[in-house]
Amino acid sequence: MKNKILKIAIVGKTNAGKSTLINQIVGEKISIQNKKVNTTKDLILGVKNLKETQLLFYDTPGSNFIKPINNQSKILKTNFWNGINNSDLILYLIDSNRINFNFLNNQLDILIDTNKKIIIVFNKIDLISSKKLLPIIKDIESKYKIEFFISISAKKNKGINKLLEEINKYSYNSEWIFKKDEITNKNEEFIINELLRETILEHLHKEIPYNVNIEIVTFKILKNKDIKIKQKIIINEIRYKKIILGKKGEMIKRIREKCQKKISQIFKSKIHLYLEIIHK
Ligand SMILES: Nc1nc2c(ncn2[C@@H]2O[C@H](COP(=O)(O)OP(=O)(O)OP(=O)(O)O)[C@@H](O)[C@H]2O)c(=O)[nH]1
Ligand SMILES: [Mg+2]
Repeated sequence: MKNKILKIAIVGKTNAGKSTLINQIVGEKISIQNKKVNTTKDLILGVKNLKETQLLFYDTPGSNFIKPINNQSKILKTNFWNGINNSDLILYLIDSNRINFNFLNNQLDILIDTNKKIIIVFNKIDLISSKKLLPIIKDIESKYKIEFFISISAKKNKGINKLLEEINKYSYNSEWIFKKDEITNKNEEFIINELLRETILEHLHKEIPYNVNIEIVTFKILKNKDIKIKQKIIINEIRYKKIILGKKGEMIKRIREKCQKKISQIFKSKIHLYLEIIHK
């Protein structure tokens, strides 16, 4: 049996469900998800092996900024285009419940120019009737060359196996890039820091989640197999400190407990998490 690979960029508007999809495919949480916009910042790679084929998925930051409409950071944009340039195929993910035609056409105009094969995935199909999609598919088909259309629910894990089966047909002979049990290009530290960022996104609003940097200072496996982790929350404005701490430290306590729980679910060990806020 010959080894095969295929590199796939998951692209789409912020909140379409790209990170939710990659986590479902890989079977582990490698990319954080949230109902707020611009959750994913880095280019995250998830690996799924199907018999002889290694599928490599790039979770890209939301593609809202591929048109120069605002001052989104250069890093997001670079990570987005790196994901596309590295891939053989684009999975363009759409939130079926919130389709904006102008936006979609603008995006497809740009993506078509990359000359990559494009598959359109209607996500969140649990929220609407798939019949509503038929005229939309017809319209897109009349304007663009699309490989195929498929509807799924990333959250409810519906249609994902079928999607994998279909994209597997595009794989080509090549040595695998990752070892059999590797699922991502990101290390444990990255994932732990992202889990804290996700927890902060869940608890705090407005600009704060977007203005903190997180660093891990300690990751130590103790004799009894518990793990001790210390993370720094680095803020650029001192006024954020009060908000993150909350009344009598209630907020940071909640964030710490929730994040500790998430890390322990992933590492399947008891976690002792310590957080420190630092103004730089
Ligand atoms: N109902 C429903 N909700 C979903 C589905 N897939 C994702 N979501 C929700 O949509 C929200 C956004 O999901 P993410 O995976 O963070 O979206 P994203 O495309 O990665 O967003 P960015 O990283 O900001 O570009 C989360 O609240 C998810 O729980 C789905 O199939 N059905
Ligand atoms: Mg994301």
